[in-house]
Amino acid sequence: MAVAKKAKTLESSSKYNQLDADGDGIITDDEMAQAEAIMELEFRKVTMENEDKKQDAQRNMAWFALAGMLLYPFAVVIGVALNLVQASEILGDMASVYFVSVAAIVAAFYGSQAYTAKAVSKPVAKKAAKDDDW
Ligand SMILES: [Ca+2]
Repeated sequence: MAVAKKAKTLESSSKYNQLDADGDGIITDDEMAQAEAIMELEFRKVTMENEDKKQDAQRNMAWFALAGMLLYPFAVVIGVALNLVQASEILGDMASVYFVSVAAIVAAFYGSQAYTAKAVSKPVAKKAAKDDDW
């Protein structure tokens, strides 16, 4: 017994009703593709914004670390000027560990920048060539 092919309908409260862009009651494959493309675009936008925020945060962290490194000697000078002998001594003892740690943070930042720049540039070049096809 052959089952007759019946057009599919959505329940009236379906969240997919909004996909019917021209309101004719039929969700065409084109309308589906269009909705998919819009979602893809929004996803890409959000991803880019998140990436942007992440890069800003990392950049600020690197600047903060660098500023701390540059101001560290002044902290020692201020300690001496204020007669805080013990504070100056402690700062001096900490210096070797501190400078190596901060240098590691800054180096990691620039290293990751260089690495991602290299990793990103290749797929973009490929994608640009692909986009030219149509
Ligand atoms: Ca339609």
